[in-house]
Amino acid sequence: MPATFYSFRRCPYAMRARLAIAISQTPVLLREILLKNKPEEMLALSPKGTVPVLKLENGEVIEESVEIMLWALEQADPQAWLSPNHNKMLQWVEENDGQFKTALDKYKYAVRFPEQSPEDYRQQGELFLLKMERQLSQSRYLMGEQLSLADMALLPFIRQFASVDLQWFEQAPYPQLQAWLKQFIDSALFRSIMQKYPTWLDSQQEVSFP
Ligand SMILES: N[C@@H](CCC(=O)N[C@@H](CS)C(=O)NCC(=O)O)C(=O)O
Repeated sequence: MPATFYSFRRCPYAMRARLAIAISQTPVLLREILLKNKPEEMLALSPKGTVPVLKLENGEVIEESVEIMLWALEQADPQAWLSPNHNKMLQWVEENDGQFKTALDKYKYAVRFPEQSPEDYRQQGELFLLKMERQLSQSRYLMGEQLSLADMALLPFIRQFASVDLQWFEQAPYPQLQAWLKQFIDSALFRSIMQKYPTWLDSQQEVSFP
């Protein structure tokens, strides 16, 4: 029996997990969920109630997206996404999931955070965009000339930040970041992980993924 994988199509954390599972070609059974109606089966495995969640054949549960990426790439890493500089790679993820994600949420849902303006929240997020832009001016990808887990873990979030106000993003002074994002959005890999599946609770159908 392959592992069971709870996912939600539009969640950037679930996207990064699907990217790693897809590139590693590790078969899992995907259960598409809705955040507003989470399956009891998932909550029983992982009471914190976030996606993605992976239940391995041996019963072990992995409930953090980066851990799922690492698990998948340990099964197979055909494009060498696991950079030799493991710590630096995970530092990018930590920074993304911390300060940047906080700014992203406030920018995206600015009406819920009236203390500051959307532009203020955007500027807070731009500190990270600038750091990435600097790195991408020095090397093709975040960890060097080779695409890695760091790029793939961050791309779904930068895509979300860009799409809050695409017009603004496209004229903002981040040419390397824009090219890096475009290459990802245009890729067959990204298209493949954005395929639509019926909700598992409704259909009771899990699908083989990738
Ligand atoms: N640290 C977790 C975060 C996962 C997360 O927050 N996922 C969101 C969806 S994008 C979620 O499930 N939120 C719970 C909810 O909205 O009820 C991870 O990396 O997997």
